Amino acid sequence: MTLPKPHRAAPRPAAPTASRVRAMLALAALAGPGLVPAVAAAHAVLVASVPATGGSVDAGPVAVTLRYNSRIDRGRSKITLLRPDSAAERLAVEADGPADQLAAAATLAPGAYTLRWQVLATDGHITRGDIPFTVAPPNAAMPGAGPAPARTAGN
Ligand SMILES: [Cu+2]
Repeated sequence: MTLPKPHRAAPRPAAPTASRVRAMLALAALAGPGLVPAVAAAHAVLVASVPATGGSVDAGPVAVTLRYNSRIDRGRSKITLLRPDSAAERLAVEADGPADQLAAAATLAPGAYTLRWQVLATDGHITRGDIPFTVAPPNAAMPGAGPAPARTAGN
């Protein structure tokens, strides 16, 4: 008569216990939605602007347009203009327009400015950034440049 061999439990891979899973979820909740990488892809990213970053526009009325990669909540987004003397002025964001754009208008004198934007994307996340640009005197002429002299070519 043979005795049955003692049953050996197969080694089980360590699985996260329920309490450990709960702890991880609690940590994620504490970190907040802005810090969870899985949802970061939907943040609004600036894809184009007028004035362009580092660009130059003529003095006078300037139409500001910021375009993003996703729809934004215009009512909870803002554009602040930093003037050459560092004074900050919040620009009125136009109510109408494409859902992925912010638009505003300002009349600007020559100098160095920065547009400081903050937008709320439709996923509930806020992004912000700066766009430095220059306002040049209207019809600014390069030194020595004038109307091109008439030339006779090919003779
Ligand atoms: Cu997001």
